[in-house]
Amino acid sequence: MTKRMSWALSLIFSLALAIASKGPLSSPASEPAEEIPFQHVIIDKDASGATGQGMDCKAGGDIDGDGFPDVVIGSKELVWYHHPDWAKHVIAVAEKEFTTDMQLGDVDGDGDIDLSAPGKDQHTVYWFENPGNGRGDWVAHMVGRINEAEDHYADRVAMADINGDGRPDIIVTEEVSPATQGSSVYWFEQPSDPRRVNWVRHRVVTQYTTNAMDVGDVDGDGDIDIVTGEHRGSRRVAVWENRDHGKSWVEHVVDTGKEGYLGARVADLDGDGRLEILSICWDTYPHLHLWRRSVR
Ligand SMILES: [Ca+2]
Ligand SMILES: [Ca+2]
Ligand SMILES: [Ca+2]
Ligand SMILES: [Ca+2]
Repeated sequence: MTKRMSWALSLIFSLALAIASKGPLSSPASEPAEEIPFQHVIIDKDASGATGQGMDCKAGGDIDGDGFPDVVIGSKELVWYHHPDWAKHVIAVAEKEFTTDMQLGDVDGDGDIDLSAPGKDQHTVYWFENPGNGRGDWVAHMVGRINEAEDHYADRVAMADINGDGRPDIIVTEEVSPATQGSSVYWFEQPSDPRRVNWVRHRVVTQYTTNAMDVGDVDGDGDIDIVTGEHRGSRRVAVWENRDHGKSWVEHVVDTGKEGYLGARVADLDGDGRLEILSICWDTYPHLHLWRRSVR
């Protein structure tokens, strides 16, 4: 991850922390904040190891079920570090590298946290089955393929029950380079046996390269909607309203001409029960975008 991406992500977290600690978005700070002490710890002095590649994706979750969140990162290898001794365990090794996103969640409903990521050749999406306590072989199951054109890459990954059948589905966006139109957003429907390859693929939209995506019930009707941000082209930010258990999607354009990259994130920042949208940028990297929900 480049310094400017790290800087922008830090800004997002700082903003979220500031809002969480100070209440409503509109309240200015009246007094200097007290110091919040932190202790710096190096989890791994050589995290990229022999691969020499930087790290691209990260997540936190209790992989071994001991009650403490562990750390998961991906580059050439997908690995997790056990809290608090930070023992390293390899989940999988890519042919090239794991691209820029992953999600944790209990895919098969057996109580442990599994992982989904674009994998292997970057045109496929996998889920990796936790062997129980994270130690041992993680079996890789192929979820499906995106457009296999050479310039298409699986990019953002989310996990959520789109059709409301109780089984988490997997949502994926495509990066297309150069940034012509033709980047699709798909959701892959989990079958009754998640180990079956090639889950049914549903297309939500095809638009400009889509490097920002998150999921949440944006319209508050009880089902999961999808938020996307285009990296280039018209650079639209849109909410895709889930209709009829994922069978159709209604677009609500939030904004145009504002880039989304390596986000977005939806979160209820002001505590009114409705989701805001945050996004960072690459080309226009000094920008950190926040779309607040308006009062109707
Ligand atoms: Ca743990
Ligand atoms: Ca599981
Ligand atoms: Ca489902
Ligand atoms: Ca909804």
